[in-house]
Amino acid sequence: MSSASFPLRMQSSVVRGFGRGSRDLGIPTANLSRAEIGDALFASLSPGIFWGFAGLNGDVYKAAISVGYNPTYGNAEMTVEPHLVARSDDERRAASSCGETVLGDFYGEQLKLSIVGYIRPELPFEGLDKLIVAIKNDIKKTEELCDIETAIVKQEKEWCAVRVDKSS
Ligand code: ADP
Ligand code: RBF
Ligand code: MG
Repeated sequence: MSSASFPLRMQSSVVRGFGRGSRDLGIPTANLSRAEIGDALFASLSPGIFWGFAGLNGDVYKAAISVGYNPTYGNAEMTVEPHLVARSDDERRAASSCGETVLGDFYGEQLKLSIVGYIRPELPFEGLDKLIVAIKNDIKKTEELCDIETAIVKQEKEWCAVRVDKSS
């Protein structure tokens, strides 16, 4: 069970998963490392779909975040995987097979992630088409929620904009 409260901040290098986000769905997700998130924080996470922000080399993106076991696939291990959403005026915003963001390869880079709020439980879908529709709806909600300029939204965007100090 989780006793975590939002916002929840973490940072990790971007690791490899099964490659399904890009290949099966057209929705790449940057998988974080459990070891780098830290055992205590990882253990406090409960599965679900969340919204928040991600920081990559000082650039801030809206993030639609999956935490859990991807029940459509039935993974054995829990993953934390944000999909980074480019701005609507960025040509990368509609670059994937289903019209979502493709930024290029950033495996190994340091990613900051702030989980700001909950959207829904993760669900087993019958077929990838239904999973894609659900995730596209999560991305739309994420974009709307991230545009509401609350104090927490401003604060978390500012935190994500500060580059990771690799010495710490
Ligand atoms: P994996 O299973 O290895 O995580 P994915 O198919 O989910 O593979 O692709 C994730 C990788 O794609 C990321 O690690 C990153 O290098 C790249 N990538 C490109 N665009 C995005 C994006 N918009 N959000 C997240 N990752 C992206
Ligand atoms: N996987 C599921 O099995 N069920 C879900 O409800 C689900 N929702 C997701 C929502 C978002 C916003 C994202 C980014 C991913 C979601 N996934 C879900 C995870 C998806 O299966 C996973 O990212 C791919 O399999 C690639 O690892
Ligand atoms: Mg992924």
